[in-house]
Amino acid sequence: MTKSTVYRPLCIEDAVQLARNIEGVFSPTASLRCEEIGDGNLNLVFRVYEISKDTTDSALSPRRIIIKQALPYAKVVGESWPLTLDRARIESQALIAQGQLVPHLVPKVYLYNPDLALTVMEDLSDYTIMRAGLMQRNLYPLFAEHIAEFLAKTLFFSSDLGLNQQDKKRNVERFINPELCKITEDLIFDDPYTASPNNNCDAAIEDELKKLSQDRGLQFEVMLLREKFLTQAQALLHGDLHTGSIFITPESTKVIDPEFAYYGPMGFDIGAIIANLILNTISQEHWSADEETRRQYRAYLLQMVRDIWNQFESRFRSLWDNHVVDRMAQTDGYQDTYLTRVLQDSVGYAGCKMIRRIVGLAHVADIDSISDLHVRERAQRTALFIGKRLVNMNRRIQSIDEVITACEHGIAGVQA
Ligand code: SR1
Ligand code: MG
Repeated sequence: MTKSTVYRPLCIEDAVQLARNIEGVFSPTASLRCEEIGDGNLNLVFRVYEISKDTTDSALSPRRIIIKQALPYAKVVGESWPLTLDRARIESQALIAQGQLVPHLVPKVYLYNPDLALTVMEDLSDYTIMRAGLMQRNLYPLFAEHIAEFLAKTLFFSSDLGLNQQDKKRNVERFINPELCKITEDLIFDDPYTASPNNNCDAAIEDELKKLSQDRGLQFEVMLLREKFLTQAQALLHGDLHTGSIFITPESTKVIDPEFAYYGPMGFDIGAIIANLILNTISQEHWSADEETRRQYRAYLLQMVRDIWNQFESRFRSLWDNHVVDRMAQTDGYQDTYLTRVLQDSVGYAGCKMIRRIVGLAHVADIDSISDLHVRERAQRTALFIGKRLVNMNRRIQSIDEVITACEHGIAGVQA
């Protein structure tokens, strides 16, 4: 049995010491280097790697690990925003659960230490964070296939369709995640529609924030989506599946960071991916050097959105046909209705996520790092226009093509 340790945030030396003590990773005499590389909103992330006479480059080191430690507060705001350390347990258990279904699509977990609220996992420093890759207009030909597989398997096999209903309820209990869900409930489904001090809206578009707070029709749709987020324990979600939660190469995809995992509506995860791809599509006004490059990359990203939904749907249907555990789910017409509802939810949540990334607390680098203020303002207004459109149309959507058309019109219209 391991001796229990009192929680403290690690420093670089602690991380090296901890890494040395993990059996079977580093030899006792290895020269280790450690960097704190966390650039997210919540945690400390240490990369520890062995250096040799041939290389000091972490990506080339054959032995390297990541130590991810939860802080007892939200790093993005500071100690005034306390946050549960239990999210480290949720994250490690979610990674393990996903690893059983799609081992090639998540990092390996080596160790979880509840006292220090940390998870030790595979280092992916030879991968790129997808958001950064898209800002450089990289091509990821296998991404749609990979993420469709991730979504279809993790969502299907954690739901009442693919899991015995008693086991599923025990899982719901294990993944109760009230504090992280509260962040989502506030930041996505509340703050953008009111004068919240959490909001972070550029002065140039304050008129848009005011319009959001006055738009009763939009707020009604957001409320319905919020209600589902609060009440529908449909499947075990990743819970924060944006392009900063994905490590990628042209050949391989790894989904990281499921600390927001909980049982919620499937469309919330699918919508997160769609929203972030659309935000990058809009931001190409800046990232693409010329008109033709921009046109091509935008078409590429929107095709990716289409492929993700279509491949998700076909995989999900096939899992249903071959592995469904609920006899009643074979009722005529139920599969079609179920998938239409998941599509509609995905579109609604995509819209909500686009809006929150423009006026809410946490933004996206794709748009925020646009240096030309006029271009940035145009991108923000376009994102809000499309985001609102997706929210408003979500309950009528019948096909992913309607989403692509809405994006094309939004980009052409606002920027004409
Ligand atoms: C206070 S945390 C802000 C945001 O960062 C995470 O990545 C989630 O998206 C959360 O809403
Ligand atoms: Mg995260």
